[in-house]
Amino acid sequence: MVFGKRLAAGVICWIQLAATFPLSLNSTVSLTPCFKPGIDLSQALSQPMLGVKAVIIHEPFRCIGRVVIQKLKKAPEGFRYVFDFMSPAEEQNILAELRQLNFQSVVMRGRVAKRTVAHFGFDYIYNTQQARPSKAIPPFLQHIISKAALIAGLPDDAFNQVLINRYPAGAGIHGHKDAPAFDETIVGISLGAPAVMRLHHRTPTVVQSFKLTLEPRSLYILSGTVRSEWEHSVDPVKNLRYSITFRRVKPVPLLLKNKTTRSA
Ligand SMILES: O=C(O)CCC(=O)C(=O)O
Repeated sequence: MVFGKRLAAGVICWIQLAATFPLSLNSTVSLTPCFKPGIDLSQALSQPMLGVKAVIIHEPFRCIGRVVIQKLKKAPEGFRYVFDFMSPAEEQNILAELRQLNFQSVVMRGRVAKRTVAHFGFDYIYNTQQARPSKAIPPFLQHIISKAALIAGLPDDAFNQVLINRYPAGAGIHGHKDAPAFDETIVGISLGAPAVMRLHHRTPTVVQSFKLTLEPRSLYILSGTVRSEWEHSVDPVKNLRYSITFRRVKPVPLLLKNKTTRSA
């Protein structure tokens, strides 16, 4: 009975794909129960992923019911990762400063997260998705903030908001996109324990994901499609980890300044 249902789901999935995706003789995909080689997903995928020429037909994928699940081997457009962005000595100095900070709880939809946060430049109000001017960015971050901006190809003063996440063992962060209150480029650096980051993109028929380990002292950049269209998450960590995120709060139009508008 169960086998019959699975077979039916697989056949539906295959028929749906065969009808939706054009065949390409040059493409090769791994054989799975519900796919055959020669299916080119690139055209279908480039529709929801605006501006991306996604040629990902060599990646393995599988079906769950009618949805194609695809684990990418290459990072999606707009994602960059840099090893050893800082030296072990720099990391130790920053960690010593982070231990002195006063971290606040995060409450989202009535639930208190295991991670705690500190904001500088602007506070971020999780419930309303708004940024509000707050404490100045501390001097110990000035050097790495400029270095991060340089790597991202942005001016020295590109970032005006810093978010520090403190993840004790067992804490992670669920899939999300950074709020539209923040500009196009987001830079994150990692200190302490390594962590697994996942990037996800969903349409009604295709779920794509990419996974990597964020090593301590590394930096990642989210911009372009991966910033605007994809979600990112961090799995629960095994040991204490900190991340420092650099962002730019977009200027608020004068008309909206005194209103409590909810971001999209
Ligand atoms: O810990 C990280 O590197 C990710 C942080 C993050 O995505 C966030 O706080 O919005």
